[in-house]
Amino acid sequence: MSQPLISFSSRLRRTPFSRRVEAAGAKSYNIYNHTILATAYHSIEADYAHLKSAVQVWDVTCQKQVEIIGPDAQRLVQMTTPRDLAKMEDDQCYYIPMVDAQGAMLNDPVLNKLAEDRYWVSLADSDMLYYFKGLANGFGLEVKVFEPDVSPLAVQGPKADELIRRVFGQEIVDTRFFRHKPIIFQGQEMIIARSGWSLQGGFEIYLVGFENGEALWDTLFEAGADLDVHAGCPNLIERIESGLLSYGNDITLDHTPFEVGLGKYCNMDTATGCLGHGALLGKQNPSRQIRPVEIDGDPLSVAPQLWPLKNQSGESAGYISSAVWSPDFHTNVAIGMVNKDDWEPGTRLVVDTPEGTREARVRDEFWN
Ligand code: THG
Repeated sequence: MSQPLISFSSRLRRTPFSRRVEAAGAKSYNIYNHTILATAYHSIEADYAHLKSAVQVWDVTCQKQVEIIGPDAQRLVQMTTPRDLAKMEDDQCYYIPMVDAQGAMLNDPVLNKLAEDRYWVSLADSDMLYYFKGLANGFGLEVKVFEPDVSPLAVQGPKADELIRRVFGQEIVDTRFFRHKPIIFQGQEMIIARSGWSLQGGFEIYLVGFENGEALWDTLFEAGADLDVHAGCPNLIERIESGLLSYGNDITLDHTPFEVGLGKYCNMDTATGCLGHGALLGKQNPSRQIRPVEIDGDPLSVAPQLWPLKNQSGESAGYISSAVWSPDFHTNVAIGMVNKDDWEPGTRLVVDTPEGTREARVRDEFWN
């Protein structure tokens, strides 16, 4: 499908890596947190095969950080999430649902704790900086809330460990999942975490200092030449197979954490101080929930809209929010929001796609 061009302007922010991304031949872009994000280099199918077999470097600067520092930092972050932060350690990353006072999903960031009084919230695509500033002011909290000069660069794929070993050493490779360690690059302290928006394994380097971006990019490409390192980006096929949800696509303000399968990150038995706690207490048994759905037939083209689902009686059963053909699983893999009566694994459904109706089936697990 041919798509219109994006005309860039200063409102759409470039990144420390933009010149390298362009030189590497990015073919398509999206805008995420007001920032340019490549979405394909060769084709999403070719990028996908490479991601699953080698190692890629992703400019994910669009995962914008909000820094919260001060004596009330933990209290402020905790106001926005039902996940209990009391036992979070200074080197941990938590995937957290963020909700408003009604329990509606505002964002699903990765939270990095840097010190007792200091956090980076690594955002999905919504303007949480303003929400935090509003809460801090309204509650008279002793915190500073701002966007630091930090740009995440992800290193993803089965050979990511080897590339990171070469550049930063075995001690960094030994980092556990969702933990971070300090590194020094160009004399600047930064952090590196074992995390990233694929299930192929890897790290995220939180580049500090815009001016250090190209040196970091070049260092990784020089060290990884014989590992077939490529420029890459979050991959639509891999992320659906892996069940990685996308805020704005699969998750919106219309959902609770329980509906989008993030109930496991909600500590409802603790009085955490989350502003949505009371509202969420009554929403723990949702009448619809995210499910992996397999859609039969030929490869469907990607369509940026919700596709209605119906059950065998012809009644509405929910909708599909993301779908794509999977070359590895030889089927259309999809993420559905499915009504309770129809969400048992194995249930047959019918999807209204722009290419006509298709048979579909609810699965018990995502593919990866
Ligand atoms: N990394 C960083 N920031 C981010 C993302 C990221 N911000 C935007 C977006 N991605 C936020 N959304 C997600 C969604 C899923 C995961 C991370 C961020 C994720 N989930 C794993 C899973 O579901 O299997 C692990 C969760 C866990 O066990 O805690 O990784 O990717 N910096």
